[in-house]
Amino acid sequence: MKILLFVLLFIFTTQIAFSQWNDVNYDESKVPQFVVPNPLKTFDGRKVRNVKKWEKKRRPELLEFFSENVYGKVPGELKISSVEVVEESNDAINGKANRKQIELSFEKNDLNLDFTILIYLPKNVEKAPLFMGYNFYGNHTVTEDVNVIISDSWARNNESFGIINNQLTEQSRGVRDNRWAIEKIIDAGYGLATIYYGEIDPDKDDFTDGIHPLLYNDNQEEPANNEWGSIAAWSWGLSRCMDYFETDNDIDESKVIVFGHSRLGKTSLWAGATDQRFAAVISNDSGCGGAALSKRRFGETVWRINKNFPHWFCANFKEYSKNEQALPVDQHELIALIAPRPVYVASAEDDKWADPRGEFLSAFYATPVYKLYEKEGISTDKMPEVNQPVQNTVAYHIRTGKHDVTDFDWEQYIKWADAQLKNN
Ligand code: GTR
Repeated sequence: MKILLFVLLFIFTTQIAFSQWNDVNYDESKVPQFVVPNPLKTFDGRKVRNVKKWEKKRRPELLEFFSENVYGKVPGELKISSVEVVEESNDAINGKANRKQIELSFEKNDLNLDFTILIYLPKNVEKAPLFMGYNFYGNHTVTEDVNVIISDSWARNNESFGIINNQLTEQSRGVRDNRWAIEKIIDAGYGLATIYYGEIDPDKDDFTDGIHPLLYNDNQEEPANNEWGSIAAWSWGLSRCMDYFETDNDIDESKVIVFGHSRLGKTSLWAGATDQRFAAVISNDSGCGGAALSKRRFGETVWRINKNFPHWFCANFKEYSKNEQALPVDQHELIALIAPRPVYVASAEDDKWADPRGEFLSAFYATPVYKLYEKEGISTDKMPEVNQPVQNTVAYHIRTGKHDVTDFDWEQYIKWADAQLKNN
């Protein structure tokens, strides 16, 4: 009898322990209690009272922590070896825009890699401010424009998009145009630049392809524990585009707004944190490892993301799987690394997996750092109503609908960019 009771008790407690970590929590009352790390207190407990202290001590130590333990360090420098204008036209987007397709090439370790940036620029603007961001299925999916070149890089199979044998095809032209309000962007006087993320690093747990091998040491086969995962590799690619924009007279390189959705929203945040040339950053539904606070363990968790996508973060990040409480930082401090530049965090009501409240709170808890610079952030921890954006230097909205990028989102981003950058 005693043994039976013991066995039952054992099963019961292990079940509880198991479900605490393995069930996906969507219940606000079950969010664990935790202390939000103070962005204005150094790891050795000193208060940061001014911009100087923030920039000299706190910002560098936070950046270092995220580099070493979350996204991974880029292990060396690699410059563009050549730039080629592969195609251009002055008759795009109903005659309103010029189009360029620019190939950037890189060489090292007897290897090479190239990727193609698709750029639309409004005709009536001399040096255009620019939204730039990655796409998931190739440049030709963001528009019906028949002149957009189809990438021959590896792509995840998707039958409804006509992607079989990991090759992109004509069948997927324009299938994602609903996510890219190009004409609205052009009409508002902005350019748009996009790249297929698979050209920089195919999104699979394999470090023999993409950009990583170009920076391996002799005999290295995968990044070291503190070296770049795929998100850091994709961010690196955005910075190389920025290198190119600095040389293109049609682009205002001081007004490049880096945008990304979901895993590519995690990427835009990391790009904004690591490269201060980006004038503003937008994270659309970026969720776990993006804007959402990890310690809330709401929706997707650190353990789950590391298990399902082992290549996204650096190996050191696995230390925090089922162990978020040990993290000396949280994602609001990633947002704070973007200060004082404008940052927009956006959520979708039905995208519980990405933890909208956790995304909102990150914007709120990053605000003290913006305040140091006398910039306005999010002043209350009460979430705004759906479809009621709060647009300060730190901006936030939660819109109705699912995990997606919609015209509503773009309309907000344009309005906010006008106020933050264009009219300044
Ligand atoms: C999901 C992943 C999320 C998010 C999303 C996406 O499967 O769990 O973190 O990044 O993919 O990128 O669409």
